[in-house]
Amino acid sequence: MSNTIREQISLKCAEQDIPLVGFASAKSWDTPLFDPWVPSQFRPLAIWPEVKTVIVIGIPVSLPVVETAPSIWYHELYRTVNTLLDSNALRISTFLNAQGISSVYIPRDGYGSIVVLKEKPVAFFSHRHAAYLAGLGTFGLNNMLLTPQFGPRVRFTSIFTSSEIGSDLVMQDDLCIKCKRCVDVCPVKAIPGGDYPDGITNKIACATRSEALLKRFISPCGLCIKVCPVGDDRALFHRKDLRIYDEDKKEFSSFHAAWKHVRSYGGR
Ligand code: B12
Ligand code: SF4
Ligand code: SF4
Repeated sequence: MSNTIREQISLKCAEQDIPLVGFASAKSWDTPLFDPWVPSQFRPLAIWPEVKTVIVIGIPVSLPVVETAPSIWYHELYRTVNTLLDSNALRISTFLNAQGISSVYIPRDGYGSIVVLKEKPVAFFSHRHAAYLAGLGTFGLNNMLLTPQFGPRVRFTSIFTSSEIGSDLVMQDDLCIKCKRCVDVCPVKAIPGGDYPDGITNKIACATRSEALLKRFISPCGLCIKVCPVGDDRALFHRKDLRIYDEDKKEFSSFHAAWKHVRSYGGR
């Protein structure tokens, strides 16, 4: 029965072109894997006591679009991926409910607005930790969950289900190569670059930048996910050579001109 449900969910995701899906037992939050760990009130069982398994789905943001960030193009992609995440997660929970398996979806962000986030830069549930426990990737110095397929260029959401589906294995090998490109590129020095927890992002600095960009319809910033060398998407888009991001490298001037053009739209 449980295997069948797992297979059916994986098939549903494939049908909806969702490339990443993983499963984590709700109980796995109760075994801290690093310190500080997810505070108890943020754990699935504290949020919905019936939950047995957390299903995590991931949809990528395309690298060539992220390369134009901050831009109206990335702003629109971000909004579209968010809508897809929410609607697909809702569809999966609806599908499970129709089979008599009570399930609920969690919104991909869940904070309301950037103004709210500046005062309280946390949401009631962390999808990064869910994706980590579901074996989809490991944390990088940029505080994002890096995946083998897309590095940090993937967004997540979760579905809580009362079905006992089992857990995928947490990924053991660190994907982050500690190159510190993310640290150096951040325009507001929000990423300390140290080990966890010293390396936790200065959330207010990052959110304040995001708020300024939103006024011009070109949020979020996303530079720290653009430059990360991890992810198979770099091969797909022929972006293994990271010198492309050095504005003084003349051989990449056609890319620089394209990015400049896109960046000149969508705001002042
Ligand atoms: C709030 C938020 C922000 C804030 C704060 C960023 C941050 N580092 O948390 C701002 C606006 C700055 C932001 C920016 C960005 N974000 Co954001 N953000 C979120 C959001 C909505 C909530 C995160 C959260 O609050 N989690 C809950 C708390 C409990 O977990 P936590 O913050 O990780 O807390 C840990 C520690 O800080 C500590 N802790 C926290 N509180 C406490 C309290 C106590 C008592 C203790 C002991 C410990 C402790 O322990 C926790 C566990 O280790 C999530 C979506 C979601 N709901 O998960 C997206 C999310 C994390 N963001 C995402 C992204 C991509 C970004 C950006 C790159 C922007 C962009 N979209 O291009 C930047 C990157 C910033 C960076 N380098 O960190 C993605 C990450 C995808 C990935 N592959 O990992 C997410 C998951 C959105 C999504 N649905 O995919 N974000
Ligand atoms: S999103 Fe931009 S401002 Fe925020 S941490 Fe990353 S590079 Fe810095
Ligand atoms: S840019 Fe380098 S240091 Fe930053 S998360 Fe990616 S691999 Fe790690």
